Amino acid sequence: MNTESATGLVVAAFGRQVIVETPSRERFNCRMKGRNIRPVCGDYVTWSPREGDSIGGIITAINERDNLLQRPTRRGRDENVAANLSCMVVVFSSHPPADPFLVDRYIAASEHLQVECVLVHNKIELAPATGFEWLVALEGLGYKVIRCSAKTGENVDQLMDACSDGVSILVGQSGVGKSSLLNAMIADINQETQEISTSGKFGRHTTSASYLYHFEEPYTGGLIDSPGVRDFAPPTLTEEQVPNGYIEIFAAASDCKFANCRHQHEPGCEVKTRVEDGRIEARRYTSYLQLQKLMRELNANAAP
Ligand SMILES: Nc1nc2c(ncn2[C@@H]2O[C@H](COP(=O)(O)OP(=O)(O)OP(=O)(O)O)[C@@H](O)[C@H]2O)c(=O)[nH]1
Ligand SMILES: [Mg+2]
Ligand SMILES: [Zn+2]
Repeated sequence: MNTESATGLVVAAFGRQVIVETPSRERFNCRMKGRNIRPVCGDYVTWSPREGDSIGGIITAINERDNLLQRPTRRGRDENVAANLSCMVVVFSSHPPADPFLVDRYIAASEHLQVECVLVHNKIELAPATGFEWLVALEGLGYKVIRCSAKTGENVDQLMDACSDGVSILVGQSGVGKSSLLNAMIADINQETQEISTSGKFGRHTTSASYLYHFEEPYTGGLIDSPGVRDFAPPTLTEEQVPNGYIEIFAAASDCKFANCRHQHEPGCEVKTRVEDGRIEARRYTSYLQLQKLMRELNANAAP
């Protein structure tokens, strides 16, 4: 075995256990050299194989990241979720019911990272799409919406076409069908799925760690399945950064009287004018105010 250092792709990272994949798709269980190296799924790392050792290799560095998806933890710090993404696939359904505010926050995170965002309404065979006016509004803003069913396979090809370049991540509440969509798109899911997904209370497979899978030929990209969430927010942002996550608010802001307008109580606020005349959806404005409030709290907690 060649023990020279090489570049590898992190396909799974749970705690200090990291699986690195070589360009020829061989996988090695690796440890990190030092506590400060904390790779996440999608990271490229410099590593060297360890011959005759119980572990397969040692990671010595994380290569420069194109981007890094983060989220705040309950303790007020930002944790790393995944790196080098080209698309966030936000999955929701009618069972469990979709939370448009959660979808907004994923969108805000994708705008912040400047990666594409695809909104996926899964389980469409279950119920007529009532109560999804918010989704039509988001579609009107230009976000790509796919309505599909992992169960029947309807429109799953659309999702595949939308996310088969680069690395995409499936995100959303637990039980909406992220892993099922992955299974529908990638036929030959390998052994690791079983190892990392634990049977939940109702005998259901709940994903407990992120894992990167490759599409089959001719597709070149990869797909990260991530554990379901109750809540999500972009990483700690300044008050000035929050409007960037809401494209229609960002677009109106240039016509506000004050350059530093936060679109709350300021006079001459174009955003509020557009909310009042319906050009900006009231729900999205409420969502913006909620995220602004959350970021104020996170920033206050982070202050020394
Ligand atoms: N009717 C229907 N059920 C589906 C569909 N997709 C997934 N399911 C079911 O929904 C349940 C949850 O699916 P999962 O794929 O495990 O959901 P998940 O989003 O990966 O959940 P977590 O791993 O907990 O985040 C399972 O019982 C699936 O069989 C669909 O399109 N239609
Ligand atoms: Mg899952
Ligand atoms: Zn304003």
